[in-house]
Order: sequence, then C-alpha cells, then structure tokens
Amino acid sequence: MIFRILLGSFLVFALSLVHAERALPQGIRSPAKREVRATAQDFFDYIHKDYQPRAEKLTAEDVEASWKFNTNITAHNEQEMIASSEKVAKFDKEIATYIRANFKDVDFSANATLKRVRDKLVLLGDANLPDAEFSELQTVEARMKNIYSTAKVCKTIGVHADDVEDKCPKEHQLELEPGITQLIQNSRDEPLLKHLWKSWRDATGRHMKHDYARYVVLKNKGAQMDGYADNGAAWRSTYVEPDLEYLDQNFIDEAEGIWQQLKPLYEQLHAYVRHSLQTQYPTVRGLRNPKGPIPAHLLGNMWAQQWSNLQDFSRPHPDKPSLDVTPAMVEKNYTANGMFHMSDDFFASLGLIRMPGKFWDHSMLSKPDPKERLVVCHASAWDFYNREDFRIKQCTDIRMKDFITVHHEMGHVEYFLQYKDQWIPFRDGANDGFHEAVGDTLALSVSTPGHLEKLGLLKNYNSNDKDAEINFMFSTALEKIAFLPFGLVMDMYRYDVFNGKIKTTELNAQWWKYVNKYQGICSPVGRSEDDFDPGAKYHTAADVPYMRYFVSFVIQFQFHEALCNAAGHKGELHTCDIDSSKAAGKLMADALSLGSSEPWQVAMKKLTGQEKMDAGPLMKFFKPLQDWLRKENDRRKQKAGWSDDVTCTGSRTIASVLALVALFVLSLLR
Ligand code: X8Z
Ligand code: ZN
Repeated sequence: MIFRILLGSFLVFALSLVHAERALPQGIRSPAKREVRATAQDFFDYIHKDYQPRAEKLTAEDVEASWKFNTNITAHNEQEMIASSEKVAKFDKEIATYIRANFKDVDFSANATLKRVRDKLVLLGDANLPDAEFSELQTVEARMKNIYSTAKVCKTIGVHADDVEDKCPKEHQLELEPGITQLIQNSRDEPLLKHLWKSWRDATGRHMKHDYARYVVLKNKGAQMDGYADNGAAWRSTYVEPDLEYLDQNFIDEAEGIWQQLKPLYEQLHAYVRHSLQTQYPTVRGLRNPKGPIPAHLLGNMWAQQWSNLQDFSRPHPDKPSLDVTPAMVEKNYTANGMFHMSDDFFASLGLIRMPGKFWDHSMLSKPDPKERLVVCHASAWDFYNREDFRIKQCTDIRMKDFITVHHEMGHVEYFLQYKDQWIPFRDGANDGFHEAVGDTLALSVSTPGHLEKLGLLKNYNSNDKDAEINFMFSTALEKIAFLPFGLVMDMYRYDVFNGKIKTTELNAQWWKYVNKYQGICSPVGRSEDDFDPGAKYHTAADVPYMRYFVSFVIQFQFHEALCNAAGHKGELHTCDIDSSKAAGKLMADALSLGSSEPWQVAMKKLTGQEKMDAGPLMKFFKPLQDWLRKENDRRKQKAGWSDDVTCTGSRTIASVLALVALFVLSLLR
C-alpha cells in the first residue's frame, strides 16, 4: 500500500530565500542585535503556505509515476519512477535541512501538534543516502518487485521454473494470480502442490537473494542516519510515542506478550488442522509425525498464512454448510466492479464517505490481459495526496477471499478520505496497524452468516444451530488465527536480519527456524542457502513492513467490539453485524479523521475507550471455538505443539537412525 509520505524537490532554492529573514542565528552575532527566534506561528505559516502546497503537487506527480510502473511494468516506466523518486528525495532533504536550520529551537510547548509535524519532516529514511546509493537502492527494489510480479511457473511437474519459456507449453504457464493461487487453494494433488510450492520459490526468492543482501545494507544506512539503530527500529517507529514514554522496547514486549496470550488458541487450531490433513493425505510422509510441524504446501495458501481453503475437508461439522460462499458468488454472476460497489454501499450504510467519481474512473479493479501489459497484482490502495485522487489496484478474482480483500482495500481509501484535510505529514494511519485494520473491521460484519444471508449468498443457515456456529467460527479462525504467527514471523525475522543477529550466510536456514518456531510449519523439500524463501512473499520483495498486519489482526477485534457496542448489538461478539449503524460509522470516522496527528493511543481511546492493544476481544470472539477445539483434540488424542524439524522428514530414515546410533556409540567411547 502506498501511503508513505512522498515529497518532491523543486523551488527549494526560492523557498529558502523566502524564508531567509526568519533564519535562526547561526554563529557569532553582533551583541547590539537582538536574536530573532522563529516562533511556532512562523513554523505554522511555513508549513501551511509554502511546504504543503508544493509537497501536494510534487507528491501527486510522484505517486502517478509509481502508479504507471505498477500498472504497466516496462523499463521506461521503471526509469521514470526512479527519476521521480530521486526528485522527491532531493526535495525531502532540502526541506529537512531548512527546518533543522530554522526551526530547531522553536518553543513548541503550547503546540504539540506542530512539534509532531517538525519531528516527522526531519526524518528522511532512504532519502538520507548519497545520490548514487539512493539510486542504487531504487534500482535494487524495482528489480526485486519486478522478479516477484512477473514470475511464472510451469504446471507440468518436472519442468523447472527457470525453463518455463523454453520447455513449458503456453497453456501450462502460470502466473501467481490467478493461476497458481487457484491451484494452491483448490487442488488436493500433493505432488502438484509440492511442485508449485517449490517452483514459485525457484522463480522468485532464489533470483533476488543477492539484491536483498545489498538492500539490507542500504536500508540500514538510511535508517542509521536518522538516528535509529537499524532499519527494523525505523520500521517500528510507527508504534513508538516518546512523549507518552512508549518506546521501541515497550512495543516489542507488548507484541510478544500478546502472542503468548494468543498462542494456546493457535496451537489448538494447529493440532486440529494437522490431524485433518493426516486424514486427507494419509500417504504423505511429511505428515506422519503426529507431533511434527505441518508441511507448508498443504494449507491452501502459498505462504501457509491463511488456511480458509481447507474448510471443505476440515470443518468441524461437514454436514452443516460451508461458510465459503465463492460458489454462490459465481452463480450470481458477481463482477469485480460489482463487488467494489457492494463494499461502497456497506461503507455508506454506516454514514462513511463514498468513493469519489475519480476513484471509479482511474482504479484498476481487474487484471489486464498479460499480453497487453504486465502489472503488480498484489492488491494496494493509493493516496495521491492531492485530496481528489484515490485509487485501488487489485487483480480481483470472483471468490469470497477477494470480496474480503475488496473491503480491506476500501478501508485504506476510507482512511485516506477521512484524513485528507490534515497536513501531509499527518495523512497516515495512527500507526501502520490502524491502516490495515479499518477494512478488516468492517469485513468482520460482512462475513457473518447473518450478513451473507442478507446478501443472498448463504442459504440453509440456522442461526440457532450451535454446530453451524462452530463451523462459522472455525472458518474465521482459519483466516484470522492461522495468520497471527505469520504476521509475526515476517518481521521478527527481518528485524533480526537488519540488526545483524541473522548473518547473510544463513538467511534461508534461519528463515525456516523462525517459521518453525512461530508457525509450526516445515518445508516440504530440502532447502539450501541458494534459496531465499522469505523473498517468495510480496512484502519482502517490495520493502513493505509486516508487523502492521499482526497488530491489525489484534486491534480489529477491539474496533469491532467497540463499533458493535455503539451499534447497540446484543448477544455474542461473533454474531455482530454493524450494517447501517450511523453511530458505529461516526465512532470510526472520528478516530480515522485524526490521521497521525495524535499519538495512536489517542485514536485508540477515542474508538475503544482505552489506550492499549488488547487481545481480549479476539479471545472473546473465539472462546466457544477454543473450548470446542480443546475437547475435540483431546477426543482425537492430539497434542498441541510441534517438534523443531525445519524440513518435513516424516518418520526418521534408516540413515538418520544409523547416524544417531553412531553418535551415541562415539559419545560412550569418549
Ligand atoms: O498485503 C495485504 C493487503 C494489502 S495491504 C492485500 N495483506 C497481507 C497479505 O496479503 O499478506 C492483507 C492481509 C495480509
Ligand atoms: Zn492493507
């Protein structure tokens, strides 16, 4: 998602002349002259009249250049995008230099908001880098994104991803969206799943390993020039509020504490799903160990991050309806455009702002024909920072998962619309997790059985039937609970890459150690340091932090509970649908319109009545399911937890047993 602040580099010289008379005294001055200290009002005028209009214009041009590349990947568009970001970096630098020189010592004691603007604008991130290194970083990032977005694999088992052009019939060549994704979610052919899983990693991560190592060095350098220990600390700064004494370590501790609270629920789900998979794939060796991690290719998702596609064979009560309404959407001839309009109607029913006309004219809501142009398919929402241009880019498929993603992306745009009149540095989420949580919060209502029935997508659902209710909660858990450790591992891993705890010589081996520790997942085929499996995920290739999603998946339940209370919902949390509640909409809008002008704790308090991240509402939502899973796992004699094998070996091979015996004998002889 593009909502980072992109600034530009023109008229800076003129701008510094305009402000020369306000410059703070530098060096020795004549004692006869009284020092003229810039005031908060001076700073306000500078931001309001000079910085803001220029930044709006330049940023809109820059986002346009980026949009062109992302919706038409060509060498020319890549060059234009890089040239534009160089212009922005130059502008950023000059603005920061000017502010440091002129407004460093302003007395902001009566205006914390202005101080926030000043503090944001002096941080430069990548723009700190010398010109040549900045350009190099842009090129490295564009190349990784290119590799990821244009990768193809062959459906034919045995054809290596590197040979797709030469050895794979055209009709067997697959891109991630929709081809590979559809097979990974629907196919139960284990050898094919394994082939696709490995091929995707051969086509992506393996090709960007070298670039990624250079990317880490350059990102760290930029972050350190801002005073952060490394780029991981820069990424976490969205959660840090020094004025409230909420520091980096507080955030790390809080995220880890929340995970410890949620882990028992994840472990129950993991044990239950592992057993269902053992029944579904009785001959798969990697599944034989009843206490082992789960092979990564069998979970219906390329990254094993969300497991909703397993509902058909794993739902608790197979005789009761599945909550995946994809077939009904297809039957009703849903279109991508129609799905976005339905989402827009839902936002409007809450009294939230509708998507403006330009949104419908300029967004890319379906995948264009790859013969005409290649695009970055990963869904994203775009703020052009000119208060009128907002877009979504999504290769929408007609299925329930995408219907939820539609709401997710619309949530980003709703946030853009709500804070569009803030100053540019405040046109951002209260923290990154807030931005990710808006659409998901609304989608929690939309995906209730009651709402799906209203839309005519679900039939024969009996809301008094406890078994059907467990099925519903289970389907939500496959989406939300299965995700939690993945939401953590992506950045727990990258934090340790940035801070050097993970060496560049062990990037892949450590990835699997982290995946095993958090997710309880193993690799279905042998891996080596020629592989770079984290690069097979968009956010690694595209320089997008991921902790935001872990935070979002926790706080969206806090938001949901608060909105349900505002809507006057009675009954259990998982049955709540806030449809048409203007009170819920207002509560949301009031928090969103703050943007990042206040610490996130202020927005949290406004919305939920308290300041902290809290796993309570999530646990409350899933309480009946957790009880059910515990009983069912006991009944099936399934133990929660997993062994630390990073590769799914199944039972031990004769060779490994012999090796163990030899080691044992040797130790006795010593
Ligand atoms: O990347 C996204 C959104 C765009 S911000 C589609 N998500 C994460 C992912 O796909 O990995 C949403 C959930 C997690
Ligand atoms: Zn998002």
